[in-house]
Amino acid sequence: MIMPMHALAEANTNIALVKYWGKNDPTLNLPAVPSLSLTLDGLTTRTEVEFAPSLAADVLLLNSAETGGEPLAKVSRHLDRVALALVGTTERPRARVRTVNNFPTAAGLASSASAFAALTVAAAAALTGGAAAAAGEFEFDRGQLAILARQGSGSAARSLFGGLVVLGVGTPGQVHSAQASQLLASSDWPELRLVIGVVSERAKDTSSTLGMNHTAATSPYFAPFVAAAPLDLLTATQAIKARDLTRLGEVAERSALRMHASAMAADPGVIYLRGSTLEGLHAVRALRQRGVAAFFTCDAGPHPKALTTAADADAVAAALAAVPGVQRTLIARPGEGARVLPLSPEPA
Ligand code: 2P0
Repeated sequence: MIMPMHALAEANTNIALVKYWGKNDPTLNLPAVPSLSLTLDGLTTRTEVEFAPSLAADVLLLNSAETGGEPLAKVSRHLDRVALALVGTTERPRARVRTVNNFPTAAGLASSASAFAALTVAAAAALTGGAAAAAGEFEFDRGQLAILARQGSGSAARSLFGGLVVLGVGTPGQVHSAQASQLLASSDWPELRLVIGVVSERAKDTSSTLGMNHTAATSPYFAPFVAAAPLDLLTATQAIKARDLTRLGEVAERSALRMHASAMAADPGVIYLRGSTLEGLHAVRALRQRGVAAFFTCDAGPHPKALTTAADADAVAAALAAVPGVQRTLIARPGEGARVLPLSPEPA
């Protein structure tokens, strides 16, 4: 019998509470700052990788549409990277990769974090797991696969793990630096919630990679942002251990605002914030004035987000839904790390 080289994996996206912005080694994709994130239940990428000697070239089906160009090239490079690390060669069979986001890509929430985490785990399982991986049984070293996922996209390293996750700062030239690790499992602080206000996006924003590289190269505020990050990580870590939402939320808010301040001070400035994003920030702060524990964050896009608790999540979602330009809201719980699933008899 021919050994199957075929596996399915899924990964949740994650939202940083201490932000990663900037690299200190772009070739190895090493972050210039440590970061800390919450893995989100229900915002999931599912990816099937099938290595097939009959294929002449890699094929990518992204949400059922055959996709070429740079997305396919990035997938191929990542499959080479995983093959080199795990089986010692890039001389691998070509692969059919089918990937589906369970959240609308058009909403602008599509995430390289869940995508590269799922691709890494599916590729590792397909290359090394044999029939057991096809059946959904595959033991893997999350830290090892996080190092591979990080080279595809920095934030993807964090989606290998569930709950609250730290990604260390990189040491230039050392591919195994910037390790990811779990601080708390999703079940250790189950009341946490992350509320997302989905704002319509007219045009594609500057990608995170371009935005952070341009910030690092031209912003006089980038060095102070980097210098502040270790204390933010320490404070956030202590707050998480104490289950202190206020302290964690205050760090999250200032880390996000400092990230955006450094990006906006680049030359020319990189501006992800829209009117709705800022109105969302003020809505969250207004709630806080009324005693609701809610703390603002936002990423390389316009969607305002808030960290809160299960008890207050509906009130926070209602406040964000009332912001002009917010089309709908999502409430996410802490989610699990990436995992292998059994191949279904139906096409994924
Ligand atoms: C974060 N973001 O910590 C920050 C905050 C967006 C804003 O990590 O260049 O797509 O692929 O390593 O992982 C998004 O950056 O960047 C990101 P690359 P990535 O979540």
